[in-house]
Amino acid sequence: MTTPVNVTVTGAAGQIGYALLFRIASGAMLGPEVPVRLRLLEIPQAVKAAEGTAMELDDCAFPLLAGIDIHDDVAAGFAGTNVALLVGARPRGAGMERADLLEANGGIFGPQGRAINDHAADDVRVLVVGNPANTNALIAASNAPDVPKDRFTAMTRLDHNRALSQAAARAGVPVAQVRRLTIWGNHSASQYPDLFHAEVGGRPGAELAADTAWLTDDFIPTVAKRGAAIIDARGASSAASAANAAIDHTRDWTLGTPEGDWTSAGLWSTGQYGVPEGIVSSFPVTSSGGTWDVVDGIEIDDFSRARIDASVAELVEEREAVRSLGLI
Ligand code: NAX
Repeated sequence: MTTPVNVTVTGAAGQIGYALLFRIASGAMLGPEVPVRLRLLEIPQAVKAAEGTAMELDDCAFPLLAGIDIHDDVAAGFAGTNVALLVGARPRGAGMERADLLEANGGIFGPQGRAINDHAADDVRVLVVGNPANTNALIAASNAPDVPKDRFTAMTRLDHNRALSQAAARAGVPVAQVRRLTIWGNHSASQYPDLFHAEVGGRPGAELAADTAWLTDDFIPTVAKRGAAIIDARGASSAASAANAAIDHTRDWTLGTPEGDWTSAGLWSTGQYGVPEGIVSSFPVTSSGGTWDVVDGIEIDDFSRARIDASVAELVEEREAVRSLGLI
């Protein structure tokens, strides 16, 4: 048997964790030949619940599951880890201002970044799911000076998948016939789902986007506010779809994106498309050999430019806020 890949999942006892761990253990994330050792990292109060999840994982008798460890200590939780899925975060409580939220999450993602820096495997790849995901990824990456910045990513794949589904429904084609869509900017209501360079049912996405009323009053807000709509309908936030997106992101990062297509991921900007360096923004990306590359050469018209700039401005504000709090 090949050496197991160490996968750390934080917030393992939460609802996304519950939807995610079984799929990782089944081989859906790293492939049907790759054994995994799971590290569940939780806060002390949730360790017992994580133990319950671990019991259920045992009861699945997954052939690829080489072991499960449960930790409430960050150093141990990231020791030797190859893939870190940072799901656990501090939600916005009643009366909490944005600065309070960023500070509370800085208290989680700063120490996690340092622990990854000091204890993870050299090839570690990090996906931040916990919100505010882009800025939490920025905090973690900034606290891990020895880890290349391109190993820290933020999840916008759920937004991407939501956009694929909405575009397919509008065009009346199977979702598999929608390609090269892009989510730009922040995983927040300011994100910009870009149809202009997509292909939908073999036709240019720009044809769908030409219906400006549908694009601006329906498609963009439906994708950007889908999380709130799910909470409204389900009485709980997206969990299985978020877990699925984390699987998709990590699988594509590890195994590559399909030829002729691209996806979306939050990456440390090096200045592509006028996005300032040193923020974690969503871009159109391909992956091969375990590395994400931003797709280049996409022409951005004024409509898209204004929306990308607005979302990026929000990320820059978040960066200034965490900087002034001394978190980066
Ligand atoms: P839950 O509240 O069900 O679970 C969170 C878990 O994290 C809890 O078990 C908690 O004990 C644990 N936790 C808290 N602090 C921790 C720490 N310092 N170390 C380890 N574990 C810690 O939330 P869930 O629904 O699972 O959502 C998790 C995060 O994903 C939230 O921040 C949520 O906002 C975010 N989401 C991000 C999405 C994205 O697309 N990027 C979409 C889905 C989701 O909204």
